[in-house]
This record gives sequence, C-alpha cells and structure tokens, in this order.
Amino acid sequence: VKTLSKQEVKNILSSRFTDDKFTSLAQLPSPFELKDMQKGVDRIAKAIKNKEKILLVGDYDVDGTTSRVIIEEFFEHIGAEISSITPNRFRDGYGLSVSLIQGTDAKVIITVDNGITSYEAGEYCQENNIDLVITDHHIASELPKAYCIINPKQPKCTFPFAHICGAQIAWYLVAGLKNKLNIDFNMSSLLDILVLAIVADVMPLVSMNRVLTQKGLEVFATSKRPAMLAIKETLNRDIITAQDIGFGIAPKINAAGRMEDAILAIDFLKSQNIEQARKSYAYLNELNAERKQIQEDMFKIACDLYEANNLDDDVIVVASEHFNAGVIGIVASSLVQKYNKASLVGAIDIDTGMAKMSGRSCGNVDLFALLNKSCESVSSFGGHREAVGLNIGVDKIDVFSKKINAVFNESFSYENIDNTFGILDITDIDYELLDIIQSYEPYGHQNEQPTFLIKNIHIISANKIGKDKKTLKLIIDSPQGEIPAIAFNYTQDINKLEEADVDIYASINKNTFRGIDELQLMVSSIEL
Ligand SMILES: [Mn+2]
Repeated sequence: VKTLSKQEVKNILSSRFTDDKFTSLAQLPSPFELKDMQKGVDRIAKAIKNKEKILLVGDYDVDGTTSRVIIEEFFEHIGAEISSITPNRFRDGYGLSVSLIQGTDAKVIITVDNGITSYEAGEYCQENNIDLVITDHHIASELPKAYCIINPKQPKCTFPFAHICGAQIAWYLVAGLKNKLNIDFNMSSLLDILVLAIVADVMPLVSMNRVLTQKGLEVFATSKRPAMLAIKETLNRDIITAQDIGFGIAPKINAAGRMEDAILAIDFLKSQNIEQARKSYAYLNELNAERKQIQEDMFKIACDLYEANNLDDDVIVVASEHFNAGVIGIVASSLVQKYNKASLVGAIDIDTGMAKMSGRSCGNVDLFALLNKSCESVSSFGGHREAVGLNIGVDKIDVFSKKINAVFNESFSYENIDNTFGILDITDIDYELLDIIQSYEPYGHQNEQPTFLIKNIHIISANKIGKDKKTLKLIIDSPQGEIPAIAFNYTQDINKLEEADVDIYASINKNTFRGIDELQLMVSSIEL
C-alpha cells in the first residue's frame, strides 16, 4: 500500500474502466446477440397474436420480483394477457418445479431469473406440449429440456458481456418483443426498476452494467412511479445511490420473500398510488425489522454452536431446527465477517429430516469448487464462487462437515486480501478529491468505493449518536479545517478517542443535509 496523490487516485479509478466496451445506452449490445432470443421472441409474439395462454414464473428475491414486474408492465402496455407465479420460498422452494405448474393450461411458460436447473419441469413441459422459454443468468453444467434458453452463461451464447442479472435478461426480452411487435415503448421507463436488481444481485458495476446503473439512478431520481416516490420520501431525497439500494432498499424488498411471500414486494413495486405504496413500503420495513431480529438471534445461536463444538474447523458448518430458511444466507455472511472463515448455515426441517443450507465464501476461496469436492453426502446443491445453497439429510450433516473440512485442509487456504486503495495525506482530503471520487460513481461490486489509510490524524471530539447510540461521530483536525467522520456499528469504548492521534481506514463521502453538501469520512476501522 503506497501513498497516493490526488492525480494518482484519479488515474487508478479511471483505469478500472479502460476495457469497457459499452459506455452509453446507444452502445448496448442488441437483444438478439443473446442466443435463442429471436426464437423466444418469435414464439411469445405468436402466442400473443393467437391469444394462447402465457405463464410467467419468477423468483422471490429483488432480481426475480423486478424481472416479473418488467415483463408484466410491458404486457400491460400492449394490452396482452399474461399470468404469473412467484414461488414461495417455504412452500414451493426455489425455481420452476413440476408442482408449481401441474395442470396448467398455459401453452407457453416463460421463466425469469430461474429455470436453468429445472430438469423435471422441462420434461413435464415437453410431455404436455408446453413451450418453455427459459430466461436465466445462473450457471448449470447440464441444460434442461426447453423450447429455447436465453442465458448469456450457456455454451455457444456469444453475448459480449455475460455478467448480467435475471432482470436485465427480462428487460432484454422486452426489448426483443418490442422490436418484433414493432411497438412504441420506452425501454428507459423500466430502468428505475432494473437498477434495483443490478445492484441487489451484486452485478459488477462495470461496462454495460455501469451504464444501466447510472441511467437507472437518473431515471429513479425523476421517477413518478408510486413505489419510487415512497422510497424517496422515506430517504427524504430524490437522488439515491447504489449504496442506498444495496443497504437500504433491497433488504426491504427481499424481506417479503424471506419472511412471508414475495407477492408483497411485487405489489409494492406495482403500487397504483402513493397511499398504497407508502403503506406497502412501511409493511416491508416492518418485515425487514423482524428479519433483522431473527437474524440476530440466529447469529448468536450459530456462534454458540460453532464455538462449543468445532472451533478448530476452517469451514464453519452449523445447523438448527430453530433457524429460518429465509435468513440462513445472511447469517452465513455474518459468520464469515466474525470468524474470517467460509460458513454454511442450515435450517433443519424436522418433519422431512432434511436441512436447507446456505453458504458464503471468505476471501479468495472458491466455495463452489470446495463443495464440488465434498458433496457425496449432499442431496442437491448449486451456486457459484461466493455463495452456495444445498439440501442435505439431517443425519448427514456431521459427515459433510468433516468432509468439507478435510478437503479444505488438503487443497484450500485463506489468503488475506488487503482492500486498502492507498494511503492518503490528510492535506489531500478536500472537495477536489471528493469530486474526483464522485466522478467514478456508482460504486459497488468490481468498482469498490476506495478505502484509504489516513495516518496520524488528530481527533478533536468523539460522540455516539443515533437512536441506538451505535454510530460514532468524530471531528477530525485537518489543515483545511475540521472534518466530520462517521463509523457505523461502533461498539468499542470512545473514551480513548477524544484528543487521540490515530490511524484510520475510511472512504471519502458526501453528506447532504438540508440541501448542503459536506465532506465526510466514512470510517471502517480505527487504530489507536
Ligand atoms: Mn438473479
């Protein structure tokens, strides 16, 4: 880690985008560059024309719910019928399944943000003369039977940028249909919905995703959609950031599917008036608060289970019948943060004798590869480098835990990744630097907001603020005057901070209060 000048900060940030091929909406690849897009669009257009029944199957997270809203909005625009199902996480489980569509009179089924592993449903559709149009962005080693598959991650798809989310493929399907049907429809009008998915599904914010996120945030700022108005009202501003989506909005939309049913999120996004949107958003907020409480309780149990039994394990595997299957992924993330180890958390269903597990990786470890080598006792699994999901018999969990740890010991290890962008001199922290940093927004996955090490700074005052007194507010001395700094979830003693000289890790942010922009440091750690 070296000391950077402002110019060097600018150069490094700008170098992140030198390979970007798509830097404006006009440059985006055509929908028909996706393999089978033409085939899918032709079939759906024919169904619309012949008034054949079309059924849409989505998913319960932000990506899946926004995908459905995008497709439905287009169908409403053209006055065509489509019926939709979003599976319930607890009752139906993930993705298109036979039980979800058994007895349907649909002639065409479209999946969004799922379907690429729906082998049995694929068979069922074929046997029942239903044309299955799969649109998905997940990976599968073997493809299901289908009328056509639109997925940039499948073999032989030459779409130039594969890291797009389910809602982006749904958006592209709409673009393809609009083209095929020769209909006037403003694709930008859906970008306020789409941006939620790109950020919530943690897509890399480079290349075409960067363009769509930037435009999406712009559309959001002026959006008159009641749901967006309610969100902006809650935040008390019109300009929202990718961070607002990732940390504030997405968890609320996800809370619907995690706690009750994703239809609540869909109804919110499709609210017809502001009163309904406000009420709906307030309820999602309530569910999210409940989710947080459950998550805290589960985290405590998970820590106890791990510390009591398997503290030496390199890979954490814990399961309990008291765990909510909708929250296990987030608890796994918390374990990774606390112990710096890859973690798998399982919700046991006593009736079936099965556990649903969700895992999160740590550092450089490829969790999917690790699971692939230790999966003998696992009934089914899927996922990618950073996150996995699996089903396992309760009686097999111990064996699995030993196996995955043995495999890890043999051929995996954790490498510490230092994410510090560089060292900054306190004299360089000013509005010019803030301007440089802001010009490379939106920050997120693969365009991480730079965190700097700022050495030997003097703290003038330290206070705990906020409702629960968990936020630390510092005033820092600088040649340019005093700089405020904020640290969230600061649980340590603040007495030592007052008048202390410390090193801090922080990002350079802006705090807008009553229309006035103020430079503010967002502190991630303090070293006394
Ligand atoms: Mn997705």
